[in-house]
Amino acid sequence: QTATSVEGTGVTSSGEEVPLQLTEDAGTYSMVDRSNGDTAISTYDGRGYDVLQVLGQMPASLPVVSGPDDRFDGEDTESGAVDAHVNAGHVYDYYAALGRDGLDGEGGDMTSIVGVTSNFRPFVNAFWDGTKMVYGSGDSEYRTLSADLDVVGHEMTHGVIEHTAGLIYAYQSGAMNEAIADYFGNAVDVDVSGTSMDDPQAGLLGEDLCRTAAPRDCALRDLNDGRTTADIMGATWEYDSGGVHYDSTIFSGALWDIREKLGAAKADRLVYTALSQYMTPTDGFYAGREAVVQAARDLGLSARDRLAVATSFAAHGITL
Ligand code: ASN
Ligand code: ZN
Repeated sequence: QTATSVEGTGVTSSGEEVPLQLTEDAGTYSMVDRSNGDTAISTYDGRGYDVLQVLGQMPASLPVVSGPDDRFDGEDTESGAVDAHVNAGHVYDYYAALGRDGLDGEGGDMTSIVGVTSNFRPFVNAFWDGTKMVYGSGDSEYRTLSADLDVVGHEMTHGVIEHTAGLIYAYQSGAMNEAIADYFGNAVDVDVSGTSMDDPQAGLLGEDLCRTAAPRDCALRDLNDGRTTADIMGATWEYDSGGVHYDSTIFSGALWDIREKLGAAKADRLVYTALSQYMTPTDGFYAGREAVVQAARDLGLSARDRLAVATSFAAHGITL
């Protein structure tokens, strides 16, 4: 008896029925997706576990999400397992289209843990811990954190960044790390959901997590918030690693403007080339602009497109 790949069905947090890539072994169906070459995409049930118990390690007792048949709904929807599993597959496909084989670029596995708590209380956050994605439980205001593809794309992009530019997670290089995670997180979400770049909600991150509040009021960030280098926080290290989640929209705002002007395919190729070929660990906003400008030259973008790149950065105060 050997394990085989099967396609089952999952119900997402939004109530949609979607195909789910599973592994079946002796009548047990598990959230292990082996349909992408070497990469195994696995989803674990972290409910009852605390952030500190899963950080940088996999507790031996942590169960991979599994069941007696190929349909996952009910508590596997509530926990965020269905969304984490399906969304990780979308992010794999998105990067594959850019020529990248997984987060490490070498077909390494992708692991998600859903439903964890912090201090054993509801946890409204998610993170990449250096090897895997960890999603919080959510609370009465926010759904389980894997329920929005832009959040999943954000966390997984931290893995891509770690294996490419390696932007140091503090101050401006950290804000660029955050900006690129937001850019690709929103990009994959907008593409898969078919949202227009003109839709004001396209630039919101985490808007699908809102249980009752209006998306604009509870979204985690808005790439169209119009912030510029004049608004830089200059926060201390103790505070949000030097303000990485505040100053990020200065850079991500410029990148999102570029996506609006150049279109998705060209802009994504441009930002990915800048990230994987030209950015270096200590880059700040100006070096980041230079990296994008270099990539634009590299890719042979037209003078008109390169002017659009320049005006997008300038509109956010990132001038040469
Ligand atoms: N959700 C946050 C992030 O991925 C968690 C953190 O502060 N690292 O940026
Ligand atoms: Zn982040």
